Amino acid sequence: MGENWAEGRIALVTGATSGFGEAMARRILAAGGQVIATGRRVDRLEALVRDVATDRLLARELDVRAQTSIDALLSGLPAAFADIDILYNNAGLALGLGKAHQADLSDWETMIETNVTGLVRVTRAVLPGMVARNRGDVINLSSVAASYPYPGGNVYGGTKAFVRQFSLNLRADLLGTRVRVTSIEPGMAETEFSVVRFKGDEGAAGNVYKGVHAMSADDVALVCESVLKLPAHINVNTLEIMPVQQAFAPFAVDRG
Ligand code: NDP
Ligand code: 8X3
Repeated sequence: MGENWAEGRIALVTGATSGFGEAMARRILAAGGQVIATGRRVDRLEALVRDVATDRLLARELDVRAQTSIDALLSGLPAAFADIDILYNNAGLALGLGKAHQADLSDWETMIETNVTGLVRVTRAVLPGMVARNRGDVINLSSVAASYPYPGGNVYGGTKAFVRQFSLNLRADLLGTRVRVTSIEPGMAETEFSVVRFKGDEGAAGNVYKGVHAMSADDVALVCESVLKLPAHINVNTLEIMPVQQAFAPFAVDRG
């Protein structure tokens, strides 16, 4: 598959206003594909439209937490963008790093509404078309937090474990179709993720990546592109990636 691997393909990218989503949108456009770039920050979408300046990009406001927003997006798509065959299910966030007994309940609810309910709703809306056309790729953004617990990861990790298991269960249901599903599970990647987690505290966010050659948004998009470019009979179920400078902690023991 050559440089124009995405030609003739239509991708819906959630969370395309920054980070992994924006990088993936740019990669798909560079490879000749069409992209429906979505997010809540319309100014960012407008900037992307100005920057790439191609009619293969359609930008639309979307809040994945609201079914009405998803319905309005999909029912309002022009025919040339209607047959979505790549779903980049990426919109998501972590809020806070507090211990479970101290964390803000509304932060927990927002993470569940976005990372779980939002992702499920978008998937449920897009999947029937993929099955009817018997083609499609669903790339779900999970995380290493799905598999490895860490202090303060509580609900965030739980949402990403859901994404991983939901992806595997989609595979089970889609057997007999040519629709592929992959759970992408990155570790440290420097995006706006930590600024969001620490609620705008750039100093705290910067400390997360200090001294580390973290992955970039485009590194993650590169890996996702490699998954999409694989021959159509190969399905990558789960794919975990980390910077070389990240590994695992030993078990914690309370000897008190
Ligand atoms: P960013 O904060 O840079 O991007 C997050 C994107 O999600 C933004 O475009 C944001 O757009 C969008 N988003 C958030 N809430 C909503 C919502 N309610 N409706 C629609 N869009 C929404 O972070 P990343 O690019 O790093 O994160 C992308 C995904 O990857 C997330 O699911 C994250 O959990 C996951 N991930 C990140 C890792 C990292 O280290 N960076 C590692 C592993 C996984 P807007 O605010 O405009 O709506
Ligand atoms: C983002 C990576 O380690 O902050 O999913 O949970 S981590």
